[in-house]
Amino acid sequence: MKKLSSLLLAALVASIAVPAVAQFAKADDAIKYRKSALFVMQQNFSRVAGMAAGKVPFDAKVAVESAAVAEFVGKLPWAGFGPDTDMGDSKAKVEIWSNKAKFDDYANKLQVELAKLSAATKTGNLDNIKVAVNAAGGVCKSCHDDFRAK
Ligand code: ASC
Repeated sequence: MKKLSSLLLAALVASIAVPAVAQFAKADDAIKYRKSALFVMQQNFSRVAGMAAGKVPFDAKVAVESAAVAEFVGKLPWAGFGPDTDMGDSKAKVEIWSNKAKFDDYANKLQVELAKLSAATKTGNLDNIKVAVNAAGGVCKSCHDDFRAK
């Protein structure tokens, strides 16, 4: 019982730390927020992807750290795609809001794949990392193809 309540408490704390619906003072702030989070996620993801592709030397410690940041920051952008944020300085297509379920599905899949990437980096095995980089990168690409203007 005590264990259950501490689990529930942990779940509650986690849900407070990363709210599904963050509040923004204005649409421009939501756009800036999601772009910033996506940028930080991409920088960390591509560092690991570069190692997987043999473009930069494999550094196991940097891979673990970068993947952990990508995993956490990958939870953030989605709160910035609320209603009335479909205009402004953004490549986001309006189809995000007319097909929100599909977009949310990509967002959820990406978070699953980034968690797997984080786990893969902890094995220290570059082949494991390559598999996870390809899976996560595939979600990036599919979502961009459907929902990001060129
Ligand atoms: C990146 C990046 C993306 C994805 C995508 C994967 O590093 O900037 O948009 O990976 O290219 O296919």
